[in-house]
Amino acid sequence: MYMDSIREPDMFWNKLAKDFFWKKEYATSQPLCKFNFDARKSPIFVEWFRGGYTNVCYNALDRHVIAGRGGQPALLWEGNDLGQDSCSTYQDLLNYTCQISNFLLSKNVVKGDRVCIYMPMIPELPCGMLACARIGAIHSVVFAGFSAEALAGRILDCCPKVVITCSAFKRGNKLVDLMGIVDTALQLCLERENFSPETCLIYENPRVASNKDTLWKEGRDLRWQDVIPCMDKKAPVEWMEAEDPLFMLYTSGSTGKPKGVVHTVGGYMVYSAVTFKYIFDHQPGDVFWCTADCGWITGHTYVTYGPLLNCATCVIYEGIPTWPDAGRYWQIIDKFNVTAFHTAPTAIRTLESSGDEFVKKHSRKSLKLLGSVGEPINPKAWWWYFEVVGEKRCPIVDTWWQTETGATMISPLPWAWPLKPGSATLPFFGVQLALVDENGNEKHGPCEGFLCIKGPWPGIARTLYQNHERYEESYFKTFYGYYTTGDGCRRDDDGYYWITGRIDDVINVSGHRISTGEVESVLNAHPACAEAAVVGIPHKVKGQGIYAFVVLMKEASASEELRISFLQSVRKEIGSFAAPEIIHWVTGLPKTRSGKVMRRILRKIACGEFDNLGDLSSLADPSVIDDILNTKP
Ligand code: 6R9
Repeated sequence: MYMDSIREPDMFWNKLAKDFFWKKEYATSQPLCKFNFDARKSPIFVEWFRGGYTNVCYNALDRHVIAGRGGQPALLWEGNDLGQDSCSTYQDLLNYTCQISNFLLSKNVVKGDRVCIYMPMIPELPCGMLACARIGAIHSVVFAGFSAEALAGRILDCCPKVVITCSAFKRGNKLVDLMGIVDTALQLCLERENFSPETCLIYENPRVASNKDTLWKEGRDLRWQDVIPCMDKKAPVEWMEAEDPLFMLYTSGSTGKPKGVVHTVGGYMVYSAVTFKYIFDHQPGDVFWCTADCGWITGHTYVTYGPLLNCATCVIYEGIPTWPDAGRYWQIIDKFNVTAFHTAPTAIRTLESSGDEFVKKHSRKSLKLLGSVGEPINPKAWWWYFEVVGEKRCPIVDTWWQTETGATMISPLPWAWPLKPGSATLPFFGVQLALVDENGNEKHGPCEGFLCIKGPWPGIARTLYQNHERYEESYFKTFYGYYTTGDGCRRDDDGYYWITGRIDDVINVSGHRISTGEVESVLNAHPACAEAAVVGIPHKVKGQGIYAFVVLMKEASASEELRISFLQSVRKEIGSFAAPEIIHWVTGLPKTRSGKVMRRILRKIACGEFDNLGDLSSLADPSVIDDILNTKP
């Protein structure tokens, strides 16, 4: 299939796209894809399935109900606290989504208008997304862990007509007063640019007492429970041209303000669904659970669109992996008989450091497959996931991709070829990878280079919201003719790909180029290590030296012997030049809410620039910083 996808892309994608309902067929008399990746011949553009009209919500819901599968469970929801759950069938989802669509229509939301969704992981969140897709509104989901400041910035960038939110919710033992944050954000929007959405729709969370101090703005604020149940359960479908926008999602660039990545209807629909089907080997009766939040691209593609387009049954969970204890994920897997479980290395390492007894308490016998996404998975965590969680019977699909790629680009196809712990293995159908050198020349055979993509695939982001120039600049001007991912990558003798981390994380020690990921992988493999992050620091002789932040396993305690043993493992695995100058024992690492280590902050701390740590608003837990500053390396 991969060879077909490269040799005959039109035939290949046409066959897969035919599984969907198209109100009007796309033109097959011309190439299915037109594009320009060469910034010397601007503009950059990509188009798929031109002339075709379809609707993603219709394909994710109506199509299955019409086929007689309306009674099949679609979403199995598990609340933060034990004993809170619900099940919605495809028919339930369709009815509910139509009611939300009708509400939006009643507020004059029309095709092309933006709707901002700022909600916890409750069924109303994916339904809100689908309701937008149904009427052609562009949703911009903002992760419900972002601050008022961050939310305001995103609202001011896309000027939504409606904001959909929730009164409050619990994450672990923490209460989040979501409406209070929205109120502050909307106040900031008014003060800064005199902007206000016309409507703010607030789902009143029946499980959490709402904050009575939040001011209700007459005329702007409406209570979900007062308006949505009154709406008709049938709603019209807006037939969308394949290249009409479906949604936008903000992601951080290496500099400046967040980028509003825009995905379009036809290509994203086909690519998200096809990757889901093949990478998770989805079969009827399977229960899929991806732990990502809908506020991130993984939650768009593998919680909402990919599974529902495949008529899958999926679990969504409101809480965190360690609430009420570190066995929660495994307990949920048993409760719903989850067959495929997809999570992030950071969660795997956290659970690994909590001890195997939490895993072994639960049977996990329903599991057939495990997934990993978001960052390189170090071999030690891979083996733990494989041996302890999956009991050596579940393949691990380590999926590499980005917000901008729409769906997975490099991943094993389970059972199809051998796995290598730490490698995302080989490209998905239609994906042509290239490793290029600093002059933009493609390298061949086993080598290391900048990971680029040669040709267009259906899921690629088409632009950055109202900033096509920045889109061209960010992805197409580093190396002409290629989409540049910003990641470094190695190809081994078997042609397998190993992501070495972001290019901006490369450290140069005495002329030896070394990526933070490589050193971290060795530190992480140390039996006493729970988690590690390294950054480069200026070094008089070597140019750069390596500064390592290490979180120890519960049972380990810091000592000079332990420091030496960590250094020795790096010397042994990579070479003496890669041994950290400094090992700083810390209790936790600063992470974004999606679990990515914020090296930018660690770099500042390592360089002693304590009062210039920059923007900390996207940190999941700011107290980590104080803990680090209060300890000495
Ligand atoms: C899906 C998602 C994208 C960046 C990407 C890379 C890192 C994601 C990875 C991985 C190694 C994997 N990344 N998956 N690195 N192996 N399996 O995470 O999107 O939030 O946009 O992040 O994440 O560095 O460039 P996004």
